[in-house]
Amino acid sequence: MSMPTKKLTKLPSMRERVEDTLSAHRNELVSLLSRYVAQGKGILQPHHLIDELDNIIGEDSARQTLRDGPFSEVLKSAQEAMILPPFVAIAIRPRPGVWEFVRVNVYELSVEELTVSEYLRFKEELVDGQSEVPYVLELDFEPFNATFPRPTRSSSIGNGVQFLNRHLSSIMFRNKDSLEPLLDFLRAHRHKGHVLMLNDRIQRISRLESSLAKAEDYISKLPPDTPYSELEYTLQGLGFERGWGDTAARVLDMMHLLSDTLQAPDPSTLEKFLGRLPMVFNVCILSPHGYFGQANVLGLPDTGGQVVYILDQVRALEAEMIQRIKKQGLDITPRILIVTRLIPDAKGTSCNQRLERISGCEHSHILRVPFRTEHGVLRQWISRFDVWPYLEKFTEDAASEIAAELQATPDLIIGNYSDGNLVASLLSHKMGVTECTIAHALEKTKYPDSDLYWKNYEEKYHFSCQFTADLIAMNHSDFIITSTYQEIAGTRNTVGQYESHSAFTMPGLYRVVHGIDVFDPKFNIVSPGADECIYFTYSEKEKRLTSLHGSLEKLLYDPQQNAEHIGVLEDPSKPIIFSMARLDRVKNISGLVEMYGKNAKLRELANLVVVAGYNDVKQSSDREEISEIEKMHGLIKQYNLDGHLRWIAAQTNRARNGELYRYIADKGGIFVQPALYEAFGLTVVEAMTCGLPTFATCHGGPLEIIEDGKSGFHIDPYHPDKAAALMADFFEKCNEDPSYWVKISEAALQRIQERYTWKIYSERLMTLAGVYGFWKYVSKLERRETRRYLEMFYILKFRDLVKSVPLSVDGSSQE
Ligand code: UDP
Ligand code: LCN
Repeated sequence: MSMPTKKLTKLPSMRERVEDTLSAHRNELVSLLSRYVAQGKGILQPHHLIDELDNIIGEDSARQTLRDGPFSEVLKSAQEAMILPPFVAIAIRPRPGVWEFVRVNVYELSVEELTVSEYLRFKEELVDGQSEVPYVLELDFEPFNATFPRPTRSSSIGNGVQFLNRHLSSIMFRNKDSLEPLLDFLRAHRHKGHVLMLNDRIQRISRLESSLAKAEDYISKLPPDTPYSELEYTLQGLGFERGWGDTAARVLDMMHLLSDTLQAPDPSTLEKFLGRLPMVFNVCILSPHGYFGQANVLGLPDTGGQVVYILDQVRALEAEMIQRIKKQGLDITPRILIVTRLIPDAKGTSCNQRLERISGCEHSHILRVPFRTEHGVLRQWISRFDVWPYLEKFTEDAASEIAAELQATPDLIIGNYSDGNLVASLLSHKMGVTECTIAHALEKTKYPDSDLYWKNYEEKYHFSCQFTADLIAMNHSDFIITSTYQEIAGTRNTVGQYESHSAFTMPGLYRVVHGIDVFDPKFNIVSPGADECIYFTYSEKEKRLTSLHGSLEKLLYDPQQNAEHIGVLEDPSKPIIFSMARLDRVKNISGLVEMYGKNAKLRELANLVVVAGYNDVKQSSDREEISEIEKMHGLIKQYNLDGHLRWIAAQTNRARNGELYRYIADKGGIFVQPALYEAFGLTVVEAMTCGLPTFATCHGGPLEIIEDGKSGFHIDPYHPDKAAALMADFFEKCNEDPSYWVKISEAALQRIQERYTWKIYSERLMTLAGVYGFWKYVSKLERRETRRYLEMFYILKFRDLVKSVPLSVDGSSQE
């Protein structure tokens, strides 16, 4: 039987699809577009676009074909539409990371494709009307990366290191000359003046090959556990120095990896070899803002998951570095410095200490450097949105303090959040050190249209500085770590946090036509975990902190109403719906209280316990927190929640918090993360690590952490009734069949073991540092162009913007 032959045809462009629909469904489309235009000047969100389509199709069967036609496809992948009568301009995203722009003139029924720049210019008219200024600063990073190949499939996004290894090994394979940089790189290895890996005896690749052959021959005859010291003399004579391994077996293995790479490079061998190279001994981690401490800081404004993440990261990283350095046969003590702000008025925290040892580590410290201006040292905490004027001086001071502390230049600089990433970029620019950035949360995505209407946010948030800093850091950085895929490129229907920086405009400031490419191989998904000493499953009876149960019961059930807890739980036998977060608006704890209050069945089935902020406005000085506290009290009254709800103030004792999750699991409870948007969501991982069935927001990281219905549940805070019903169903199901609770709990634990542990994280991070360190070395020249462009952007734009942020005056700052 012969197969029908399929002719290969080019996929129609978006413009062609709209045109096709215009000729096939002229009337329907005109009616639809006219409805959009009738809404007047403004932006329409995807659900508006689809709702109107449904409206005009209605019951009319003749119009049903429109639903399956090409225009409906266009609308389904539209991310926004701009209405400026008679035009409708649509931004279409057929898949993550890929964008197209079309504009329809509804009066003339003509369609045109727009470039990014044209689309953004059109968008600016919404704010400014037609601009008279012919020259607007356009940022375009695309030309700098134009020659560098990148993956094209959306599924490859976030696997940068794999792609890079494929690329590097293929150029090495094609062209023997490209092995030279590898030789130079190995010859350049030093630690505090001591030569590592190769000495002067090896000057060329041919010599390296013959020395490797001789060394492999020599070592293969020795017992595998022969210590390096017994090989040292012979290997030195052949041109090898320390760094290959601590035993004959490891040295041989490492040498095989290099010989294989020289003969026929393949990506996985190259990655293994570069990952094992002893390159990273001193690491600096930047996190300037906030109260950064080890005790009494969690729950304070701006001090949340980032601090937990970094401290856990340092513990895992130090352990991994110690182990790797030892295995490579080196006697070098690694050091990690977390560099943060010193706050003289530290409010009972240790944030006024210059140097603090990190518990659970042997060689790592928090190094604090104050924010300083010509008026002296800033004594008080200030919001992360107000730190911009201090960062340049902070960078200079931090550079001297780091040099004094390490007596060396760091080998890797890791930035955190917008401020830390900017400082990391400035430091790595100055020192020529490999830079890694971690966003934790990019604010632009959290505040709708905060780019277009940036002026409205300026006084409170200074987003002009923050978005500029973000662009500088993400382009300067050698590699970017994200906790999830969605952080880079979103989902089929939602735009990723980084992706939203690929093209945007801030009218009157600048227009970004290529801000970042989410296909860039610098992106890597490396997810954090939860500290295993604190968070472990409720069923590990011998590890449980039962001695804390008395104080936990007091926290939950003590009838006293005070600053630590308010509300009573009349029926303590009911399971608990638990949530814990800072009392920010975006965390939406008040939304959870409201959905609980509204659902009588849920109130009947379970109690609600929230750990969040303060319960008295007098205790808070944070603007968002104060308004949330007021809202919470209003809801408690409105839904008469006393008897069902316990509101506990922020808890800073992590060990006890860990036991609290487990205590709630013992009682058949659940954890809920109801945020309007959550960048990642460490509490979700903590709760799941304790075996607590978790219901978490579908907006942001939790969407990826939890597989809905299997290892937990997704809830949509914008559909609170549905979310409450889902929880009520769960409790009912568990009442009928208690094994259902266990099933979800076990699946949650399995999910964590597979993806969200610090062990997996630190192994990956060290490998990335090796590969990107090498890549930075081989691509030195190409990078210089981007760096120069960024330098200009920093000096001409960022420094000017900073001048508009008022300096805080001690005693007057609003937290
Ligand atoms: N946390 C805490 N006490 C509180 C509130 C939060 O210890 O009162 C901890 C919580 O256990 C988690 C972190 O703070 O480790 C919050 O991280 P997450 O990623 O959930 O949110 P973020 O605050 O970073 O936005
Ligand atoms: C910041 C956030 O907003 C959270 O979603 C993350 O879990 C936290 O940082 C750690 O990365």
